[in-house]
Amino acid sequence: MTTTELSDLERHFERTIEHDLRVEPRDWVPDEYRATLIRQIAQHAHSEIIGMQPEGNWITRAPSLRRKAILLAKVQDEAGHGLYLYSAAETLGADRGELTQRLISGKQKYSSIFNYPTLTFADVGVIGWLVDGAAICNQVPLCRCSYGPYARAMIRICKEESFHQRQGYELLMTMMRGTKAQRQMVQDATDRWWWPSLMMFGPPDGDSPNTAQSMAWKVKRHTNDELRQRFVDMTVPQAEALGVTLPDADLAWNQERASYDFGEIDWSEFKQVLRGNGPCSAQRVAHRKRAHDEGAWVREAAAAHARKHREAVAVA
Ligand code: BYC
Repeated sequence: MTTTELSDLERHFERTIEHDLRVEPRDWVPDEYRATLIRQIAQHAHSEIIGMQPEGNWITRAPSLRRKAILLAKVQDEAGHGLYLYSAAETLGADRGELTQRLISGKQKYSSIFNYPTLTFADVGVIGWLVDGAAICNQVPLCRCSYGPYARAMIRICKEESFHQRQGYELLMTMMRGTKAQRQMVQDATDRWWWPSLMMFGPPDGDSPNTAQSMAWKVKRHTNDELRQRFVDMTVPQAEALGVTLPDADLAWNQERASYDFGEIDWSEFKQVLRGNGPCSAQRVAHRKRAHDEGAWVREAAAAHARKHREAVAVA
C-alpha cells in the first residue's frame, strides 16, 4: 500500500470517529484500535462465560421451581452474551479458540467480580441487583461504541441485563419481606458484594492506562470513575428502598456535587484479584478449563458436520 493510500484510509477512519459514525468489519482500522477492541471484547466475553459459575452454583439448590427456572434462564442468557461477544471479536480477525486458550492460560483477564464466592441464595439476588446493576451502568454507553458489531451486541445484552437486575431486586424484596434470618442473609450478601461491585469499573482514572486512548476512539464513552460515581448515585436510593445498609461509613450526600461521596476502595485487594489471587480465581479457571476439555468432542463433531456440509454443497 502506498503512503498516499494509507493516509487516505487513516483520514477516513478519523472522520468516521469524529462524526460519530460506526466503524464496520470491512473498514481499514489502525492496528492499535483493532488490538484494543479485541482485548476489551474478549475480556468482556470471558467475563460473561466465567460469570455463569457463581450463580450456576445455585441452580440445583434454588428454593422453588420458579426460582430455579428464573436462574436457569439467567445463566443461559450469560452464555448467549459470551457468544455474541466472541462473534464480535471474530469480526476483527480474532480466533475464538485462541481467545479461550488465553483465558485458560491466564494471559487474558476476566472481570474481578467473578472471583468471589456465592455463599447463600441471597447472593443470587445481590448479584442481580449490584453486579448486573454495575454492568448496566458500564455497558449502556458501550451501545454507542464506535465499533458497529460491539455496539449492536451491547444493545441486546443491555436489554437482558436490565431484566436480570430487576429479577435480582425482586428476589431481594421478597426475602426482605420474609423472616429475620432472610433479612440478615440479604444484609450479609450486600456487605460482601458492595466493594467488589465498585471495583468492577476498573482502576481509578489516574491509574487507568487504557482510558484516554479508548475515549479518543469512542470505544469508551466515560471514564471508570465517572461510571462508578453514576452507579453509587443510582444504587444508594435502591438500598434505602430495600431496607439494607451499604457497608461504607463515609457514604454521604454531597449537596455541592449533587452526588454521593463514598469511602476509599481497597485497591490492593483489586490488584491481588487481578493477579489471580482472588478467593475463587483458581477454581474458576480450572472449572472453565475442565468444561473446555470435556467439550472437545462437541467441537470435533461440529467441525466434521460443517466439513461434510461444505463437501455436499460443492458436489451439488
Ligand atoms: N476486572 O486501563 P483500564 C457482567 C483491567 S460481565 C478485571 O481501566 P479499560 C456479567 C483492564 O482490562 C462484566 N480486570 O482498562 C456477566 C486492564 O488490563 P489489560 C464485564 C480489570 O479496558 C455475568 C487493566 O485492568 N464487563 O457484567 O480501559 C453475570 C487497566 O484498566 C477490571 C466488561 O468487560 C476488572 N474489574 O477499562 C452478570 C465491560 N477493570 O486489559 C454480569 C467492557 C480493569 O490492559 N469493558 N481491568 O491487561 C470495559 O468497559 C473496560 O474494559 C473496563 C476496563 C472498564 C472493564
